[in-house]
Amino acid sequence: MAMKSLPEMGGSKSTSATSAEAEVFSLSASVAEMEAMAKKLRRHIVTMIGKAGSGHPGGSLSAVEILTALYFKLMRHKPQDPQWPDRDRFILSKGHAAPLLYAVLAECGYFPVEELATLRQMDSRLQGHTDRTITPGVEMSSGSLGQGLSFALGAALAGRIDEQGYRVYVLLGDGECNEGQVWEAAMATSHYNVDNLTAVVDNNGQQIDGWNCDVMGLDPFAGKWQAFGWKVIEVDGHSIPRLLEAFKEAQKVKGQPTVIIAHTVKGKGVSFMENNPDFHGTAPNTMELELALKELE
Ligand SMILES: Cc1ncc(C[n+]2csc(CCOP(=O)(O)OP(=O)(O)O)c2C)c(N)n1
Repeated sequence: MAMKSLPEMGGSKSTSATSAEAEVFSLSASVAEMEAMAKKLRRHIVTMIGKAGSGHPGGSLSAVEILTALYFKLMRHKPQDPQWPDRDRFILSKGHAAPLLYAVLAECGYFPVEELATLRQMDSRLQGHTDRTITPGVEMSSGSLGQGLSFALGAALAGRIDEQGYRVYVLLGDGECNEGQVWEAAMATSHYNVDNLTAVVDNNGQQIDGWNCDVMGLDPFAGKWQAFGWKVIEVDGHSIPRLLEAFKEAQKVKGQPTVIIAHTVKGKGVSFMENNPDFHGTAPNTMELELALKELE
């Protein structure tokens, strides 16, 4: 299905505006249109990583629907005013999935889509891992795993203290949950009864060296979060309707944080990348890119 341009989808996209003038990004997009956007984002991901000759396709492709639901439906944000104080915050803790975040930000209008072709080049604003000091819309510099939930907790507590109504979303990898800092932050988040924060785990079952169960098993994963005082919602992480329901359910939970365990497939959408640890951090070559784009038509 051909994707409509953002204005056709009902999205706000102005060229330049002051903080007060900039519009809140909103889309009256249907699920079908968001699914088409997800496919477009996958094309961006493989294309930019292929052009750069390095990067992380697997864990970018697995989280596409999660970010599509957030940025194109749920979050309140202003692409023309990335620092808008009332914006909902999205923290990419698994910073190696930067190509996915860049594709989403570009499609929302934070910077031109053409800039995606500069991924990982010298002086580009789009480096291999996120840098909040150079890329519009990036909230946290990440890449060193394990830190995003702590950062998100700080942002959520600040919002509560300042009586601002924004929500904080943070995306973690399941392999990343081998990091002790994740569980320190999990403990603190429930200790402070933080309910304006939703964590999402991209539960694709793999990490850099293969399957989590072979490297450092996480089971019982839901039980661990529950034991740390979290409300747990498990969902098919490639179903936009199920993700939207889960995020809305999380918004209603009071007095405790919520984690959405999103069951996903690493490399989703490209057959030879799916569940293939070789494509954790390897770019497709010219022939593989051609094949991938054919599958994503
Ligand atoms: C602190 C730290 N240790 C090790 C790495 C190297 N590393 C990069 S990605 C990765 C695997 C992450 O697995 P997961 O969080 O499941 O990501 P996904 O499979 O979704 O890509 C590792 C170990 C890192 N970036 N940071």
